[in-house]
Amino acid sequence: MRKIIYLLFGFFMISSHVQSQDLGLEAPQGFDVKRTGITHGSIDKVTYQSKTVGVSRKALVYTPPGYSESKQYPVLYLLHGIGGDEKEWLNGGNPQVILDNLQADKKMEPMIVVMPNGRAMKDDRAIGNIMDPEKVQAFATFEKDLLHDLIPFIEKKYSVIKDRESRAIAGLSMGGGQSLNFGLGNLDQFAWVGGFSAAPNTKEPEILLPNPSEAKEKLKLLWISCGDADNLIRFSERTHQYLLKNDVPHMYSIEPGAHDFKVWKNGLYMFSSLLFKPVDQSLFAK
Ligand code: FER
Repeated sequence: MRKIIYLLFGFFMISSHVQSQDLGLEAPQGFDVKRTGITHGSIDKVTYQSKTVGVSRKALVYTPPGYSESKQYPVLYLLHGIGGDEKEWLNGGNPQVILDNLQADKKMEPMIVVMPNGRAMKDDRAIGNIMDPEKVQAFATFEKDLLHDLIPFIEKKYSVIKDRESRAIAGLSMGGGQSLNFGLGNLDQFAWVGGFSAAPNTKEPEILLPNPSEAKEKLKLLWISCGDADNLIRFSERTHQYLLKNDVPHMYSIEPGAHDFKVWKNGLYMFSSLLFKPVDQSLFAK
């Protein structure tokens, strides 16, 4: 009996290794180290009027190196976790370094990356009890703010391609759950969806994706990743199992790591390098 458990454990270790590494789902060394001698993107601080919340709200916007009004860009909306705000990715993950390096190596389509505050309430600061039900609810309310306030603002202010195939959403933890909920719930708006270490706010699979064949037809890429030592892994796993059962193509990467920026930075690297171009289907979970 013990032998079988070890065998199963061994098989699990090998298969999770295969899922994340041998399929090339791991960023190369140095992907997050700032380089000199390359061109860099810029980070803008913007403020938009939210009809949803009734106040003006902040977001950060990365424009790629060489951003020009004479071109039009696709957009990735990149969401933070329960203890964060619009600055969490910047403070913890240096996304601008990852994105600049990817672009210098010609591994990424030039894109705009918007980092909003996903806690859609009047006082949206990450202070006090971050688990307060009112604050958790505000992460769900952000769906309306995103669709009706933020996206129209971004598409007016920046030179943006305004169709679903040029719009992506991804996030870490609570933001991963939001990305799966809002992305899969609005397939007319998003063709590229990524959840890194998605939190318990991720809807149950049958509610998240009641019509798998529609998702199969409309999604360009669905990416789900999580650290193998993350206590929240079951939310990624149950989504993955449902997608497998219902034959919805997706990438599933279980990586060495916990609930931390090592996993989220890898997710950003992989997801953004795959965006807005033909996808190598051999990387999909079988
Ligand atoms: C929970 C555990 C973790 C939860 C949310 C989280 C809403 C989110 C974690 C994160 O964003 O890092 O029970 O409930």
